[in-house]
Amino acid sequence: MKLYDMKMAPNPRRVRMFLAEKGLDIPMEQVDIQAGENLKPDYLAINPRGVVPTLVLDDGTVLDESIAICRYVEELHPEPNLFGKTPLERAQVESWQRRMEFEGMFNIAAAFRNTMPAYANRGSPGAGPATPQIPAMAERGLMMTRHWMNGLEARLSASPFIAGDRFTVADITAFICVDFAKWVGVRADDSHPSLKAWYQGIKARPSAAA
Ligand SMILES: N[C@@H](CCC(=O)N[C@@H](CS)C(=O)NCC(=O)O)C(=O)O
Repeated sequence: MKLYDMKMAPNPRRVRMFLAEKGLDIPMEQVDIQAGENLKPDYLAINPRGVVPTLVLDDGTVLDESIAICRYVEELHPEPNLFGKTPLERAQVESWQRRMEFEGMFNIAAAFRNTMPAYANRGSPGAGPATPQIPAMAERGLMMTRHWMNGLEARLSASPFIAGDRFTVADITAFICVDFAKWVGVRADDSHPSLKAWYQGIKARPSAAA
């Protein structure tokens, strides 16, 4: 199998970190999104959506959603478990992982894509119609990113990890979102002591550098 990746981009980083937690090393190819390589015919022939990550299996099957890729890897390599062991834990991990995507990633991306000059007319990621940047979306994204970060503080003051008492895929998404938020100027500060302590703990894991 082969992973199409971009080192700087948050979604492929989720997959790299997940693979590192599993102790797996698979071939990767870099796709420069900022330069528009993901929108060129060669890449669109692999993934018509024009997004990364894309995992291409040995038989040519394509998986192009970060969490779907992670779930596939979890099925093949169940340990260490990152999606939950019991029905209840799986539901809790699912819930928190989705919240990190919809309340974190989605809003940070809105702030990022609607302001960065490199993405003028690329307000939406991947192949599709040219989408002009909309300043109001950036403003709302920023407001909701701050709200999400305050919610993380509340969660982590009551729980050692995002989904409960151990590290899971929800921590991977949250950690990468906290780093992504810096790109739009939103950082943990003195009002986020639990978030900061959790962040340092996750950053110390070798997978954080993947
Ligand atoms: N829901 C998708 C999102 C994929 C996505 O939006 N990836 C970004 C990089 S983080 C991308 O490929 N952007 C392409 C572009 O900006 O044109 C996933 O989790 O895999």
